[in-house]
Amino acid sequence: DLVPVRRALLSVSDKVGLAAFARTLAASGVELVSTGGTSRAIAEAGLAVTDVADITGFPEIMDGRVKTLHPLVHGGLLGVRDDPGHTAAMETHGIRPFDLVVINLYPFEEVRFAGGDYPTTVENVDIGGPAMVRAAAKNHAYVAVLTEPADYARVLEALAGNAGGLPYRLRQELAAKAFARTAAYDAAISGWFAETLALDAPDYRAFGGRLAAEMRYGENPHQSAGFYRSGEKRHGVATARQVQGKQLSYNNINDTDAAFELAGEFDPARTAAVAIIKHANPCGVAEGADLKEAYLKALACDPVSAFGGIVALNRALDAEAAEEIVKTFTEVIIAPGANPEAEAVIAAKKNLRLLLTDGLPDPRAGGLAVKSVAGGLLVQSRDNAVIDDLDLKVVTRRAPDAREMADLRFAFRVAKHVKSNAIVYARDLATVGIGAGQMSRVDSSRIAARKALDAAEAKGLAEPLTKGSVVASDAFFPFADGLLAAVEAGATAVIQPGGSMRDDEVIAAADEHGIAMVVTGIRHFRH
Ligand code: 93A
Repeated sequence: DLVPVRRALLSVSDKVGLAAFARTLAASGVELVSTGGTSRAIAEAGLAVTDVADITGFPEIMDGRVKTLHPLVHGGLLGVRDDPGHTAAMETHGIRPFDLVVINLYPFEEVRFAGGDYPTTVENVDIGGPAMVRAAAKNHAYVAVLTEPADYARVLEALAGNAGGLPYRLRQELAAKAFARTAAYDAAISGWFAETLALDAPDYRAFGGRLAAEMRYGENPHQSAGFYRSGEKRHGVATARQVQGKQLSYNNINDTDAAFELAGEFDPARTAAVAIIKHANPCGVAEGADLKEAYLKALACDPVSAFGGIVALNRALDAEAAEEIVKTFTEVIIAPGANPEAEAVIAAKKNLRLLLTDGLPDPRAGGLAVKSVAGGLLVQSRDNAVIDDLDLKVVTRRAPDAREMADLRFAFRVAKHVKSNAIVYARDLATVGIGAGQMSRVDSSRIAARKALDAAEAKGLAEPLTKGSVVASDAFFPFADGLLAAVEAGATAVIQPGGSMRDDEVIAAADEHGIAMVVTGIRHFRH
């Protein structure tokens, strides 16, 4: 799968590193072909170079707008070398193949950011460059394409290590990068138009993906919104089939995503699990012998908040669970399947949306999480840490017993899906109090305990279920006060990442109250 590099086409706006790179290529006998300015820079470095115009027999015209858009260039980029028809065409028309293409585009983004005027910005929309990048990337079976100087060293190294050839895997990776570059380039151009024309509904296709649904509004009625499918094959809300019910709203989709991602944390072969979500936070999560039991346990945590919630299941919906769920006003149910009896139960509720998938989300899957900030994007890898893979350490004198340990694992699994600061009280594999999204961890702890009190009062219990519970915290306790709030609520064991400057103080407070504490070494902030 090595393609020997004999002929290279270079056309770059950013000439950084060009001379040295071209020199190494030339020294290994690679023939260099180039456009106007690039060609001059290579010649100035004392290297032999052929001008594209000499190959095409056509001069650069229209201020360079048309310089490489020619069959003798694109035929050399796109020709399939073991296709007899293609090689015959190449022979007939005198087209010679390129093995390596080095292109970086007109600096549209730089001109935009520098506030270039309208005609200057438009003139910096590169047409021939992206055409060559895409042609070479499509034909990566034979051609390697470089789109930024940062790749020069890597490619020279590969050439040196492979006797002047480049391996298929590298050509594939460079092609992936090339298409990312042209996609980002076009997104920047589209974004500039939207900004310049003050379009109130910019074309979100530029963010990637295909429009799956126009929404009546966004998070609030005065906001416009669209739902885009990226084509990623993960099991989740974007690829689910809607069996019945009204069209999903922006908030429904956001909440359903949060719900199903949480349900996916529970291996269906081990346990049945249900998560009830409101405003992207769980208000009840539980494991059970079956879905009905799990649902009732989850509902008991905070039945007031569960009204109008989203219910996610980790197993195919059955009629017994469906009968219970329809008793509470619910916006959406999402599950990896449903049996016909369950579907019939849901069908009686015309507006209730039922979403079905072919499987659960994989909590260990990679991928990106994107968040928009003013004038840019924040991109990070998914939080795919799973409690079962972590090295848990007991740091207190008392170790948790088996029941506490099971609840601690459960609570930390849930805490990953609660907005920070997250505090989750759990007992018998069900949440009994959840504190979410507070600016202080103590407040989250107090709110969670307060919710448990309310639930106990509503049920006429003598004491809240936090008595004898365990508690999970998504991040370390900066001070002992958060822990003490949990002790006050009646928790007997704690799970948290650890790593605070005051860990010793927090552990001492735990020991003083006979609390068992486990540290995970992994934090689950979620904002
Ligand atoms: O004006 S273009 O859209 N038309 C073209 O045919 C073309 N061919 C290469 N822009 C074109 N290029 C771009 O010119 C390349 O992408 C590169 O950014 C730049 C290099 O020009 P020079 O070699 O003259 O500095």
